[in-house]
Amino acid sequence: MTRLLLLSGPNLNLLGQREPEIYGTATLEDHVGAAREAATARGWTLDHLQSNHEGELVDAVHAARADVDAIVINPGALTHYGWSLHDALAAFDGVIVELHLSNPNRREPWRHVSVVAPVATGSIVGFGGAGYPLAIAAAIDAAT
Ligand code: CA2
Repeated sequence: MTRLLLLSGPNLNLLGQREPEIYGTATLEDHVGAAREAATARGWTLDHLQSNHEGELVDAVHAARADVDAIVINPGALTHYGWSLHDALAAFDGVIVELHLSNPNRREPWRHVSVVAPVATGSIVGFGGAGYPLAIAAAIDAAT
């Protein structure tokens, strides 16, 4: 069976509790549910990990090298400075989709840099929660 890993970076566990004007009112659990539905409809399995610690995300990417076909990752603020995450993703041979709820390019200048984008197959940004199923579909399309 084809496997997809969904990774969520720092603070995304707080979704739905603050800044709804930027991130919406849905929780991370809601987004993971929509992503899992999109993956299973295509016959894929989806595992999810949220972590506030870069090293834990790096470990998950390393483990994914064994048997995961595609990674969808919302790296949170690590997007902008997480070089060890960048290096781990660069060593992953499958498809990588970078995902953001907001469009970081429309926000503060420090959010305009992504260290993940150069190692991603592609990025989906700015579509809120709708981006989760879009990212899953894009990852599966690119991997098959
Ligand atoms: O738009 C996105 O998905 C981001 O990855 C979200 C990150 C931000 O640092 C990136 O620039 C763009 C932040 C996620 C923090 O989410 C919170 C949600 C509720 C309360 C506090 C933080």
